Amino acid sequence: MKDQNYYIDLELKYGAHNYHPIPVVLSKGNGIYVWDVEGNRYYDFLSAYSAVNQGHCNERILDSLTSQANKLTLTSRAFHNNVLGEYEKYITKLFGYDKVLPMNTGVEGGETANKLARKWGYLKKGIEENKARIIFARGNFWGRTLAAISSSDDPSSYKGFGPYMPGYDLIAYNDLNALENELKDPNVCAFMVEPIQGEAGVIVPDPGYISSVRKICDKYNVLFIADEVQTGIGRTGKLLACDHENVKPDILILGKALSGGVYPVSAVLCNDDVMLCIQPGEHGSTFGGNPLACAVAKTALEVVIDENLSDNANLMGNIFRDELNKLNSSIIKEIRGKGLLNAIEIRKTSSISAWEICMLLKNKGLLAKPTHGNIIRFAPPLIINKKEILDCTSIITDVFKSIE
Ligand code: IF1
Repeated sequence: MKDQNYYIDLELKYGAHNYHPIPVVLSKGNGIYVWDVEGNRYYDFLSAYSAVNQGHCNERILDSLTSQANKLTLTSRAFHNNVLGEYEKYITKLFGYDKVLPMNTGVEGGETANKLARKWGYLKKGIEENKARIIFARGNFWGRTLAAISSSDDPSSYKGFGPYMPGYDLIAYNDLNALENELKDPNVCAFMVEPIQGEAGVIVPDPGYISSVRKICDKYNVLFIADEVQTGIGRTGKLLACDHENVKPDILILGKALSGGVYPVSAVLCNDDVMLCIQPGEHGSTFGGNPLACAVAKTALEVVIDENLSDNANLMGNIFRDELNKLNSSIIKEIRGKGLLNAIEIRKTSSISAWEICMLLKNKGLLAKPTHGNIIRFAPPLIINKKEILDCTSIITDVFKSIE
């Protein structure tokens, strides 16, 4: 049996150095657990950045994957297939939109949403060609393409990759005055925002922010694009984070857990007045809407619905935060989140780093990873039960007690 350094060294020698992973080599996953090559079991509190909400290697999703894989995997959209239409009907009815444009990764979903918004701006809002503007919130993260990093205010995302996409501007997150000031410009076609900012460190806006975004976008005839790639599919305790305020975005972007982590699947949903601004030949992708992706995604959604994973995320998330709020650790600045998307912010003055805390958690059988240096995100699969979540909060409590 090869030890973990064998695998780490291979990645170091033959792979790009675009990540700095926690030093653990995983070889197996099931439900809320992952195992490393030495047989150690861990609670997975990252869930592949919220892509395995249904749990690792979910049986129903894998059955759909293998069953479809043995029939037809990819036709390209040059031809029809017998899976796409039924998936499109299912997902559009589930989320309440006229149509879906199927893509593969979350960032492709964002790019698609931006193209739809610009096209709508020119065809329906009457914006002068090449003058359309899209507004984003500082702290946003929607991927690594040149367009996505052009809207970023995080130097580690954009520095050294210029020149940048024109027509993108930033305002403060959770700031309605700033939003209204920008949307007064008739050249603005859309405001794209995460209902809770994931990468920024689980930044939860004030209650009512999203419903006010909806009102202001309506007032100025601007499309509200909700990036629910990370917050969607039950993660925050509702099927969509926008559902907490009963708000319906004009364009909804889904990804990650849309496939339960077994295949790259993303989707952009909107109504005909926006979606039909793109005509045949104006957008697409080789794998977008392939039969395998559609079969997997339909089952991944059915699992979330059938197993009431959104409600479970709400209940388990409340227990998680209640237990952690009993911690009176001097190094904790804030504990925040919604449903099972939570984070602990460590004081920057702390003598111990978030990374070191994650290493201590790893040694006690819980995997988590810091973001932005001093914030530890906790996002287990939504299938976690009360006994398991309490076991995890006691692991976290023990670690913080050990470093006091
Ligand atoms: C990495 C972060 C999380 C996303 C939201 C779109 C996308 C993402 C809200 C793009 C992707 C991933 C990307 C991955 C790590 C992870 C991440 F730390 F990078 F920011 F989750 F917070 N919208 N997030 O969070 O989806 O194209 O990746 O499928 O790049 O390291 P993608």
